[in-house]
Amino acid sequence: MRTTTKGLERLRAFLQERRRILVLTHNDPDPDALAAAYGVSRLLRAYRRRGQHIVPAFGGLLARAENREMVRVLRLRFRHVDRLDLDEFDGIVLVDTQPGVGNHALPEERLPEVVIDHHPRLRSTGRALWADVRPSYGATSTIVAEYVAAAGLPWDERLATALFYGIRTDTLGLARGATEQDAAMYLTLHAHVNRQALARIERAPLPRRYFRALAKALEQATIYHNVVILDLGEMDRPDLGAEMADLFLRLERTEWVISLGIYEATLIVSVRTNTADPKAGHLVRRAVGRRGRAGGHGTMAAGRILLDHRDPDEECRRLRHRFLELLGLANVRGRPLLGR
Ligand SMILES: [Mn+2]
Repeated sequence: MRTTTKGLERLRAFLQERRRILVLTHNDPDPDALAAAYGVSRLLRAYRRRGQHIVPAFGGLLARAENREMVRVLRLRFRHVDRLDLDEFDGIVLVDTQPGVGNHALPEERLPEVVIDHHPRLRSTGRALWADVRPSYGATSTIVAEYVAAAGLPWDERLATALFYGIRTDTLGLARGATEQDAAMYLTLHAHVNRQALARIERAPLPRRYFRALAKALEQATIYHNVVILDLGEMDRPDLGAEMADLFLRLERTEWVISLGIYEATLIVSVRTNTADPKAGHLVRRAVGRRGRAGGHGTMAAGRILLDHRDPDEECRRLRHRFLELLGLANVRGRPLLGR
């Protein structure tokens, strides 16, 4: 709590000297990223003076049906970073990611002044004016909600529902990597949630292309003991692999799902696990190595390899083999999920 009080002071001091502030989250944002960025924007707006602008933004795609519905139902007004000129901002708050991660739209040389995140702390983050990084937390939304509470702002339904859903998805309803703080905030927010809105978001209408992608994933899913590998080929959106990996982790006796897919000449890897001692981030970093970028938590992680002129099929094969090797399954023959 002391960090939060101090953070709130720092945030207000930072706001004092700026005119246009960008609140940026990572590319292809998930509900935690959206909620946390929205929460920070609301917080800054509560303190802003005349002539100050607070602009929440993300890069990449808002693709997953639930996330689109969240933005629509809760009327979260985000800008796309491609349509903004970064030079017009004299202050940047980076949310649910950090400067050196490479999954957001900030160029390397543009350091954000404020960083609020729950991923493992990176060295470059220390150069921000204020960095509040709490890797033990299950969601950045929890940290932001603590700021809102410390500021004494009233909970309205949009803000409470967004932050609640952010914590809910990042921690699987407090079942995954949640701390006492996540649980406490989840319960506080629950009292203010708009339940109809939440139900609409969680049961968002799914487009036909979702079912087409699902059919393809089912067709080629391969089981190696307790590991499922999905080779999705060309994907029509970058976060499809993560969504499919979440789903396939529910296959009985499955402890790991690794999805590989291509989006805009980039090989995107998503890893999910439910093992007791989860090291998904570690695994994906080792598998991807210097060929690309990778990171994540214990139970969920991701990586990207720019294909340049490399053959996508060959690169997928190589990576699949590397994962199996790291998981001690190099000599196991895969069986198709739908085979007998
Ligand atoms: Mn998060």
